[in-house]
Amino acid sequence: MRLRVGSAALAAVVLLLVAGCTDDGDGTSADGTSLSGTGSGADCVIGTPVKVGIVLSLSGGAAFAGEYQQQGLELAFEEINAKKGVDYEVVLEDDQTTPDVGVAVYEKLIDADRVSVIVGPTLSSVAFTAFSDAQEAGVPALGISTTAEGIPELGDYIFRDSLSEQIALNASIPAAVQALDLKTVAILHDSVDEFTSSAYTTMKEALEGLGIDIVEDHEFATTDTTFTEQLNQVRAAAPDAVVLSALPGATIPLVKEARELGITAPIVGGNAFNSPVMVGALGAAAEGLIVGGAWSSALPSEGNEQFVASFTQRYGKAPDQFAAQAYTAAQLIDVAVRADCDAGREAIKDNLGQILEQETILGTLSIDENGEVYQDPVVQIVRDGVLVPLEGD
Ligand code: 1QQ
Repeated sequence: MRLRVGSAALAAVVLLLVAGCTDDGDGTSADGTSLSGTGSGADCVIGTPVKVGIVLSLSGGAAFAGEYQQQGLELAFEEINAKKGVDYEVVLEDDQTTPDVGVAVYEKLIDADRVSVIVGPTLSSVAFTAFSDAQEAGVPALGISTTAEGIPELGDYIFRDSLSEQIALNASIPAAVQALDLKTVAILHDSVDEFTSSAYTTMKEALEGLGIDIVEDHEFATTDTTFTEQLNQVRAAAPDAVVLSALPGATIPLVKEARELGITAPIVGGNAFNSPVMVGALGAAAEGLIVGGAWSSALPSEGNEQFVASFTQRYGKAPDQFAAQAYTAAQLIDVAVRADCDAGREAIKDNLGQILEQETILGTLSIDENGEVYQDPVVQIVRDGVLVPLEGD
C-alpha cells in the first residue's frame, strides 16, 4: 500500500518535473529566462532574445517564393531590432518544398530551439501537416503565403497574413471577365498540390457564378512537363481565356507549350503568378496574364514606397508579393509581442488574433481570433514583363 502511494506520489512529482521542463515557454525561453518584459508598445523592453522560427522553401519547387520571403523577413527583423527594446533572434530552416522535411524542422524549432512563434512554411501542402504539429504543441504559427482553404481552421494557434486564394480569385476572375470580355474559358489545374486543387474549385465556382462557359476542363500532376494532349483539346475549343491553377514547375512548360501550339488566349492564374521569377521565366508568353493577390509595388500603403526602395537597394532586385507578406509578418509579430510586452507563446497567440486595422505595406490589415486575415485584394496584369495594377491599365 505504502509503496503504491509512494509510486503515485513519485509519478506526480515526475509529471510535474516533466511539465516544468517542457513548459513550452509560456513565458520562458529555452534556458528558463522570462520572456515577459516591462513597459508596453514602443517602450516595451524584454531582457531575453525572442526566438522566431522561420520555415521556408529555400530549395525545391517553391524556392522561387522562399528566397524573396527570406529576404523580406531579414530586412524586417533588422529594421525592428534597430528600434531596440525587443531583440528578435531568427532560426531559419529550409523545408526543401517537402511536407516530411517541413514537419521535421517544425519539430526541431518547437522542441529543441523552443521558439516563441514560427513563420512559414511557403506552401499550403507543407503547412497542412506542419501547422497541425504547431497546433498540437501550442506554438503560434503565422503563414505568409499559405492561401488554400482550410488553413486557419487547423486550430487556434494558426494564423496567416496571406490573403486567401478564395478572396483573391473572387476579385481577379470577375475583373478578368470584364477586362477581357470573356464568354468561354478552358481550365487547367494541378490536381495533386493542395493549394492548386483548392484554387481550382474556387475558380470553377467563380466562373460558373458569372455564367462563363467552361469549354475544356483538364488536370495534370505537379511534376508533369508536357501537356500536349490537354492543350490540343484547348486549342480546338478556342476559348476566350485559359484559367490556370498551377505552381511554377508546371506553369512554365505548360504556358510555353501552349504558345508554341498557337494558343494565344490570355491566361488568368492563381497566387504563384505573383512572382517576378515566374513572369521572367515565361518572358513574352506571360504578357497579358491576369492574377489576383495581396500586394502591388504601386499600392499607396503606409511604408510601401520605402519598403520597395530598401529591398531593391539591399538585394539588387524589386521585391514581390511574397517578400511583402513576409516583411509584414515580422511587423505583426512585433505588434503582438509589444501588446502585452510578452513574447511567450500564449501571449503571442492571444495578440496575433487581435490585430485590428494595422497599417502595413499590404494596406490596412486585421487578423481575427480564428487566424484569418482581412485586407483588400489587388488585381494585376503583366505588361512589358512587369505586374501592374489592372485598374490603371
Ligand atoms: C500556397 C500558395 C503558393 C503559390 C505559395 C508559393 O499560395 O501554397 O498556398
